[in-house]
Amino acid sequence: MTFTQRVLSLFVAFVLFGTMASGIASANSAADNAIFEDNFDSYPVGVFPSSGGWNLKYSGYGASYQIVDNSQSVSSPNSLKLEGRSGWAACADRPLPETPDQVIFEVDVNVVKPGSSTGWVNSYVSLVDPNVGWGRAYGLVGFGANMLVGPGEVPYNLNQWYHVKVKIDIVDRIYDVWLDGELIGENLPLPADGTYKCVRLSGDNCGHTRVLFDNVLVTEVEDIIPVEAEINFDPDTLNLGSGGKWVTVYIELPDGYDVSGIDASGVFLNGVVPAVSDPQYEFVTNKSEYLKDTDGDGILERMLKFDREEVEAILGAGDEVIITFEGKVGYENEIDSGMAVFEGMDTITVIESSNVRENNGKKGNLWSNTSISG
Ligand SMILES: [Ca+2]
Ligand SMILES: [Ca+2]
Ligand SMILES: [Ca+2]
Ligand SMILES: [Ca+2]
Repeated sequence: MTFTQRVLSLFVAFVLFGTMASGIASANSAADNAIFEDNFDSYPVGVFPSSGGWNLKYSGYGASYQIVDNSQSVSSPNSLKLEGRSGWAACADRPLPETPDQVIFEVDVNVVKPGSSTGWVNSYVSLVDPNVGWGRAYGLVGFGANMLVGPGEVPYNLNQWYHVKVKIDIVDRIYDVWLDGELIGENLPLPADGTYKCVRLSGDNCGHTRVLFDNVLVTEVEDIIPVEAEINFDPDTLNLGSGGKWVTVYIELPDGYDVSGIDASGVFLNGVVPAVSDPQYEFVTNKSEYLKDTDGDGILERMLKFDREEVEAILGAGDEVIITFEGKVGYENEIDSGMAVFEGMDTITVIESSNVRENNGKKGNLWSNTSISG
């Protein structure tokens, strides 16, 4: 592919990605994606948080026990207290305004008083469809009567806060679970059909249980669509073993992104070789060296260099060898700022330069035969 062809073929990608740029930008910040959050701190103590949209689906030990409480909390001053009784759970359901296919559900849980050790669980948290049976669970995490958290069978203590995080994927119908940041269950099966409608917190029914909950957070997981970069790898033909310290790459980004925001240390060739970011080199620190418009289209490119030996070590000979690049670029626009992911590729010819090696060999022999030291 000639240079001009390459530029033309990428022009289409430019137009597409240019119009999407602001959308991509805002998708990179997780905090923007909250569907629902509640820290129970804005309610009066001693009442059920109906005013926040919570529904006392099952009343457990009695409705008057299911209340906002200020005896212990993660975010101060309040948490939600639920008390179950034998055979009858206290379940607080909160319908969600949106139910995307991929969500992360988080909540802090503290089992204060256990029920009978022979029962099922002291507490569970889950996304549920409350209209199927007692509630069909999507991504359930239980604090067992046997004092193990399931999934994973991880021991837990009474009177201790645990941060539960569940990632639910309705498309692949699996979920993953973290307890205090540690992955304790992966690719666990969801029900084969249907989807969740609400968050459920349960002080469960294995006896008289008392459980505190705080900091409920449900966030949408959005696929981060990378920004498409235009890449020019130099040289177009790479002679393996022909020497030289670097290979050079020029990266151009679509409208809305400034290549001077690219962090060199986070750019990788074929996912493994990092760009040179050592500040001892002028081409790393000096803008006039690393910002150029080599194709003369008025858009600056970020020049990066990669260690030639490392690059050659992962490339095989071929006429059309694809080399990929990925990295991150800081951006700032009227709507948002943050880091966007970019990716791009170039195609080069790689030749196994056996001739060069033979010549080197002869050269070596020549030197040793000549024996300079005499
Ligand atoms: Ca709180
Ligand atoms: Ca090239
Ligand atoms: Ca260009
Ligand atoms: Ca340019």
